[in-house]
Amino acid sequence: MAAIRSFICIDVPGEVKAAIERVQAKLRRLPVEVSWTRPANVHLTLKFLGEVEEARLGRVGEVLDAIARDCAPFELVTDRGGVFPTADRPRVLWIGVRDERGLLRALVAQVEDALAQYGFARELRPFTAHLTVGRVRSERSARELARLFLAEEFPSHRFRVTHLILMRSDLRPDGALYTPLHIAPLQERS
Ligand code: 2AM
Repeated sequence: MAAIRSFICIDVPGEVKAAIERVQAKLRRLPVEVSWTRPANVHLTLKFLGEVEEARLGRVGEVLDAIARDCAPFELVTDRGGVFPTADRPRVLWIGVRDERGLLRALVAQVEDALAQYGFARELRPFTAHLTVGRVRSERSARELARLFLAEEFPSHRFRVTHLILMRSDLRPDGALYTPLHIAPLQERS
């Protein structure tokens, strides 16, 4: 049976994607090999699932529906840029996301707990809410790139989380192709 690379995420509004595109345009001038996230592909990952047997994905969709039924839409705010793992050897450039009421963290914990019951491995790394802007592919000038990226004044955007998305990811030479497999609208039961 086929396995599908997939992850659970939330979408961000067009103005956040446009702001990320503007930062990317500035940094593209540097002589660093970076795989820039296509603005349309920018998302906030709640959980990376990896290769999942197609037959198990229906269950993941049901889990998301059950969680979303008990979760009202909530707000997040874009924050400053950051890098993984360090500014001296940057691999991933990202924009942070502020979770003022801790609702995102609670949602991620719920997703982890629910999926663990169906045999999905728990994420061992601490959750860092972020939007990946680019992945650094070469070491040359990478420190300079990180310095400039971290010095950028990224606008603070408040946005509403309204859906959980189960996304399929097909890795292509020209970048990942993302296809939503299931969308669960947040809707606190009255
Ligand atoms: P990233 O943006 O920090 O790289 C699809 O690959 C999404 O799943 C990305 O947002 C990616 O986060 C996230 N992800 C988490 N763990 C991953 C892993 N081990 N391999 C690939 N992607 C991972």
